[in-house]
Amino acid sequence: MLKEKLLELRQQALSTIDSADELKALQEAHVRFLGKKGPITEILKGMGKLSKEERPVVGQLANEVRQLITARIEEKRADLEARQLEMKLESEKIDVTLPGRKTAPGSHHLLASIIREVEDLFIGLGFSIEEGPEVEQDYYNFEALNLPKDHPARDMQDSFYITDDILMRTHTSPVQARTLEKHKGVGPVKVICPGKVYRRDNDDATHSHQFMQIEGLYVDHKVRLSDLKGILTVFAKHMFGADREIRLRPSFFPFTEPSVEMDISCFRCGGHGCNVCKGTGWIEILGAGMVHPNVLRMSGFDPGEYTGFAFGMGPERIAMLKYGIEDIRHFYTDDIRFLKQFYRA
Ligand code: 2NL
Repeated sequence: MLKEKLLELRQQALSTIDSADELKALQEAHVRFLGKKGPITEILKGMGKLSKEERPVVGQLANEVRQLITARIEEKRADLEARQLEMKLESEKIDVTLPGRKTAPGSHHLLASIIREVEDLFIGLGFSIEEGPEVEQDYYNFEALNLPKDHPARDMQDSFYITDDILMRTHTSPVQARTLEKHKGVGPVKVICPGKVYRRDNDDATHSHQFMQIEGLYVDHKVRLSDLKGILTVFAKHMFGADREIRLRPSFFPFTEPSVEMDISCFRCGGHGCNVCKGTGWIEILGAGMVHPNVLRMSGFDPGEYTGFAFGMGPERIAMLKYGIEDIRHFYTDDIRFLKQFYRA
């Protein structure tokens, strides 16, 4: 009876072990057949109840079956472990000969490139770079620039107000007013002020509520309009080609007197007339003038002792002219297809 039971157990155990396809199933088979409460242990425990003749026969067979099952489990375990390792190696295989992923090198935004180009030129001419707050006091943005509270020219620079007296700056001129104030009436002052400015405007192809500006200021003894002309000529040739000519037309700004607009001879047609210059041969580039005596006085400079010139330009306009860009919004919408075209500007 027990002998048959043992032979049957052996058969069951071996086929269970053979069909185990993972280590967990093998562990379960071990517990089931060889565990403390397993059938073979039970049989060995019950040996005392057997007759003298049966005891050695059953005992020997039970031990043989146990050894056989143990051996088969170990064999299978080694086999499964080897298979598992093989699968792991296969799935984690790295082909070190594959080419690496390329990272595209970054580059400056076109506006940053233009601003740097202008900065570099003026640093070479003895100017230094000044920056200031974008959230500005009414005093520096308007008042100190000869734009008192009810001045009609304020309407052209409607802005975003934080309070009655604090606003997003509408130009970078307040940086220059602050710089003049810091010098406490003693020249020379030679600065370039680039940065973001804000206007209350509806965005379209040529307007943006946020844009960039570069302003320049030179205050010293005996600075004249001819000095402005000379500096602007150097600037025009540097940015738009050595054969550029400039012309100044009368204009108005509250902070300069006299005020001028500067045109350059068309870099596309050389002045004959084309669609870039709209047939006129000239392209408007920037506004400038001699610093208004009121501005000098309010910032602590004696207009009897000091004179100066100032100018302001929009780097977006310069970039649009130079590269034929038709919509100002391209600068701010970060379409990589647009930006990529100027990676070495
Ligand atoms: C333009 C014209 C201009 C200035 C900016 C200025 C600054 C001080 C004193 C006097 Cl502190 N003037 N700045 C002067 C003339 C023109 O900008 O069309 N900008 C885009």
